[in-house]
Amino acid sequence: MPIKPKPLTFPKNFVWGVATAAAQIEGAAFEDGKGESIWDRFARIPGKVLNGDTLDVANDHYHRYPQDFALMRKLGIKNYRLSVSWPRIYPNGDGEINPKGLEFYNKLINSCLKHGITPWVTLFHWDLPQSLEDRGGWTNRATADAFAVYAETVVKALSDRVKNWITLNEIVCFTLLGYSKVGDKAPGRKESEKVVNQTYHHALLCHGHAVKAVRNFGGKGARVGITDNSAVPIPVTETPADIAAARAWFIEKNSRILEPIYTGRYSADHKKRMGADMPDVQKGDLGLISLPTDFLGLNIYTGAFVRAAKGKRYEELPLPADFPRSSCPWLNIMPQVLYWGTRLPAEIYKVPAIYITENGCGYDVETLTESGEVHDLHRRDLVRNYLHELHRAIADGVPVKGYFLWSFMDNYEWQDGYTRRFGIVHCDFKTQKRTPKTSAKWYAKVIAENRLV
Ligand code: GBH
Repeated sequence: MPIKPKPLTFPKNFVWGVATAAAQIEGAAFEDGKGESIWDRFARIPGKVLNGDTLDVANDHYHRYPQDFALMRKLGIKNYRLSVSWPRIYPNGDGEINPKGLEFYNKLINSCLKHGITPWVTLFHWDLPQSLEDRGGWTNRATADAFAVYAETVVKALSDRVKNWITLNEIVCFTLLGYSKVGDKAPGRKESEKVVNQTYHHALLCHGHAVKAVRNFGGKGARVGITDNSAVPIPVTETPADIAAARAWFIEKNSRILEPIYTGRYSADHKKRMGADMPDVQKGDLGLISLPTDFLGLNIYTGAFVRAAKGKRYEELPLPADFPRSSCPWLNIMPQVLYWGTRLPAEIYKVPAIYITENGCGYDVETLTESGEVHDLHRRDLVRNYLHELHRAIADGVPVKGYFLWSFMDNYEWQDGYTRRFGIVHCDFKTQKRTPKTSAKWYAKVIAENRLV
């Protein structure tokens, strides 16, 4: 009897897209009045970034965006998550505005729309103006006040054409990983736990300010949410006990960000864990932070295996040394994170809509064949397996509305420089030639047919 497989179709109107970030692709780091960012500075400190790679040129997207949008259109990509560079708009973070910065994003958004692509704009993806860092950066509450002005400026300028807004990208990466000894990101400070908690709190204030800016100036149909890289547990077995353990783990590991946003308070458990290291909170802060949003954006790549244990809320299992991973030591290949990473926040915080704002993988060696192809079958398969789990989440009723693959093209992978490639489009950084990889051609088909092929 011939077997008739069920097509793995996604819901009607499912949002398929690709993602990038300004600092990682634009280049033109000192052009047209752009101010220095903390990454421009950090990349010049010997030993901080692999090969001393800078963001100065990157993919030269600043000059090549029309061609890049033409390529997206050719691949059938209809949604594009990009970020705006704060130091391009306010070179010093606050004070004088740079009209050429706004002009650039006006032209970029027009070109994007002209190519039939819907923009999803992230207001902050790590490129803090160095001038603000010189005044304390995220440890200084004034940074949140400056951000409020910046966010309002961008929303006012683009809201006639941009309807989807993301406030911040991955708070933990520019607070904890930039300001504590566990991190290796800009600005590379080593502060106490108490100070780090204060940086989180200031970032949360920025989120609130941005939500307010979209509500006040976003116009009709504007929607806003944050992008978080919540830590994701996978229950070792799908039994009630292990699932309960995973749920407890999820709540605890993400309590710094999701609890204040969704419940309007830092929980008693969180306060107990932080003790004297709790941040200073002013009257009105938590109301601002917990303003209602329209969706939760999640960047999900990897996770941890968790199970129930006697006398404890959970037990996290150590990963075997040769567990499969991409070239990134942190990116262990666990497709199930797209299932549990969406289901748990939907259940716990009753999130109305979830978008995967990033998912993908990075490899150090990817070779162009003589015929000029890049057979990244490992990436193709990884994405397919992850999407299978996302499909399962949707089938179970998790309100997942879209998926953005990271990344459209190989780009500046922060402290790993240009070595680590996350793109579905190959970029030759000497010639700036773009070549769609096997994964891009496959993804184009997925988008066109709205199902896993
Ligand atoms: C995202 O971060 C970023 O948003 C994006 O800009 C980036 O290019 C992309 O992913 C690929 O990296 O110090 O060993 O504990 C991904 C989440 C969280 C991954 C921090 C690396 C630090 C690993 N990142 N994590 S480690």
